[in-house]
Amino acid sequence: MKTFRRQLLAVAALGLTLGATALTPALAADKPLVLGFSQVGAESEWRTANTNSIKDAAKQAGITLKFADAQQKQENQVKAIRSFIAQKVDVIAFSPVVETGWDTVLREAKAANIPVILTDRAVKVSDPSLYVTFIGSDFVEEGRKAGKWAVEWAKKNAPTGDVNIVELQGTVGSAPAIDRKKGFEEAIQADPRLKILRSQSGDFTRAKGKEVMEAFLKAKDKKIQLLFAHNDDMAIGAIQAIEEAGMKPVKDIAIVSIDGVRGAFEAMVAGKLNVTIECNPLLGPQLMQLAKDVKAGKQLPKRITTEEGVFTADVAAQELPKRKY
Ligand code: GYE
Repeated sequence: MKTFRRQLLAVAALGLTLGATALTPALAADKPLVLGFSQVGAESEWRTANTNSIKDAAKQAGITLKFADAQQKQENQVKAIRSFIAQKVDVIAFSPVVETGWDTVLREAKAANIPVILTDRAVKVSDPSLYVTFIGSDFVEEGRKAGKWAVEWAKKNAPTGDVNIVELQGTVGSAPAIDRKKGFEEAIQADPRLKILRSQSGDFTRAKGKEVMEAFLKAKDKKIQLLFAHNDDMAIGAIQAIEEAGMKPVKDIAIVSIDGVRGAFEAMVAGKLNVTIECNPLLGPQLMQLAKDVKAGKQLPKRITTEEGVFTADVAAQELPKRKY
């Protein structure tokens, strides 16, 4: 009798499990999660890789993605977020072009009960509960890695006298520009001979990087020994400016930049760039998982960092075929 009851119970339990498994995908298929994503723009190779990663991962995860390109303008991002709120999306994610000025719109999202995930770049807000989590790189650490490389370079290649550096900054007010500058300045303090002669924004683009480097070169008051570019695209623009001015990148001016995109590896293989500090743009799969977790009510850590390396010219040829962006 006992065994019979147990068997009955087991059958009932199996029925429940089967029923439940049959039900979950059906429900999920009926109502896919809707994610509104406001992207910075298409300013760099990094950004293109990031956008592709997000679009591909959404498809893979069965998430309906509403994607808006802000063309590097904060007002466009605010508009996009408001439109996501009006459309009642399940989750909003965005990569904030600058750090400040988000309080109002994020309060609107909170009032509408829509969770917000920060992707790639951080914000400065008065109330941290205005976003659930932030996934992205440690930009200060990237700046430090670039600075440490510059100190080592100077030790070997300019053992005496001042080492004149020019800096191409990213978008004014953006987290990566602020943090990379900070980390670099901190690391070069290890050798007081290293001096930042000039520093200006090239807005993370090749065209602007080239333009600002041209201006740096025209000043001609002191010899520039090293360029620190906050991203590879600006470095690639600057390489053009250096060559057009009749000089040789790497030989006449050492160059360190950040991102680790394919273009940087190609430049290193061609002997035109010394080193790139990796910044991983492939955040899509993790972002989709976070969106699902948030929707499911899971507790998430406030900060999720990505792991990254440093690649010098001597390993570029061997690494290039392995690069995914
Ligand atoms: O380094 C740059 C892009 O926010 C980390 O933005 C990103 C930066 C990246 O335009 O190339």
